Amino acid sequence: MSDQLTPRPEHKFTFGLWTVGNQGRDPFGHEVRPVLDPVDSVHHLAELGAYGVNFHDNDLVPHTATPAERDAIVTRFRAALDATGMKVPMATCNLFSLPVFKEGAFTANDPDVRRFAVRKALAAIDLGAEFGAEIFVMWGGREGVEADAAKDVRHALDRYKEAVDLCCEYIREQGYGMRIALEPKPNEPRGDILLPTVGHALAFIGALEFPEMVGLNPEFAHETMSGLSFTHGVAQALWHDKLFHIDLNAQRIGKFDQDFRFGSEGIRDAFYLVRLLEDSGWAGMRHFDAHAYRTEDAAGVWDFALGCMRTYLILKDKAERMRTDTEIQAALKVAKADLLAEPTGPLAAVQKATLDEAALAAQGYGHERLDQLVTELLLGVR
Ligand code: GLT
Ligand code: MN
Ligand code: MN
Repeated sequence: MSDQLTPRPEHKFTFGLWTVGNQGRDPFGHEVRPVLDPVDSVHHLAELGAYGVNFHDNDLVPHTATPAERDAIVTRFRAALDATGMKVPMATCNLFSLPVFKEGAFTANDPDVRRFAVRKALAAIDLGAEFGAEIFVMWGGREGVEADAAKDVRHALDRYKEAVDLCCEYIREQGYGMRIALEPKPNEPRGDILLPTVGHALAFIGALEFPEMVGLNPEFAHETMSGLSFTHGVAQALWHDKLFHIDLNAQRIGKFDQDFRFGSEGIRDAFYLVRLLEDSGWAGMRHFDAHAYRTEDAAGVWDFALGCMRTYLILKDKAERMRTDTEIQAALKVAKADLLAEPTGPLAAVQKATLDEAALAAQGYGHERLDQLVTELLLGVR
């Protein structure tokens, strides 16, 4: 059992350099932890059993680095990856920290800001490709508005599409074979962010020039901030074959973007998510986009990282137990859960079937018993 809960590379756990490297700054308080060398992060995470790390361009190469400095950083980082066997499955671009993006990046009103943003994204795509990244995440944290008078959202969406199309064109031209994953978020840092939910982003993909190259990177915290079921959003992304990547963390509804350790809040929601990912056989990375509480020192950061992975593995084990628990399986039969896979049609069957409305209305589905059984499984008394 304990071995089953030990993270190993085959579990495909990944962390952003910005997650374990988070220094605990918040809008009201300064950094509480020292800068973490990306090379140290690679070594620590490898020791804990992670599969890889992901980064924004500037998590690895500072924005002000000269070409020679960039090359030196890349060489040193590659050596750490080679020494540990760690991979870089995903890369992304920081289009939110620099003052130049205060009015937007891909959707800024000023075309030169947009050109600057697209050019920065292309360089980040190059950097990711150098490390073999197959997914390029786009989180448009600054693509939004507070003063609605200042932006026509329809034009902003035209420009958003144009920027994603340009990145796709570049990836194809370079022969990188990389795919883009859009990450929805409703607000923070902007008052309202464009593509606020999984549903908005899925619809947007249909309007793109290369829709097959673009999918989603949904985040647990972000759908939860909207009060939506993250698991349902992920299920729909899977249904459309658009789950390209995932950001795992924890969040309470109605709060700021907390990015807590996976499973530290909403353990039941986390369970149904893990069950969905495992049952669907999804082959992607189990990526954590979270950070340690501000109370933590350096040691607490690694407790945080290990905790994310262990909780995932515990919930995966619970999902397996749910499959073999005879009482739960019987309760699922009572709920007719298996019958949902049966088609409603064809039309003739719909028209011919003998339907007893009163009998159908009178039947119970046993959800109270089923839900209690699952609750007891999660609480460890089954
Ligand atoms: C930032 C944001 C995350 C995104 C990262 C990728 S950056 O930390 O809060 O949700 O996934 O750009
Ligand atoms: Mn995220
Ligand atoms: Mn977040």
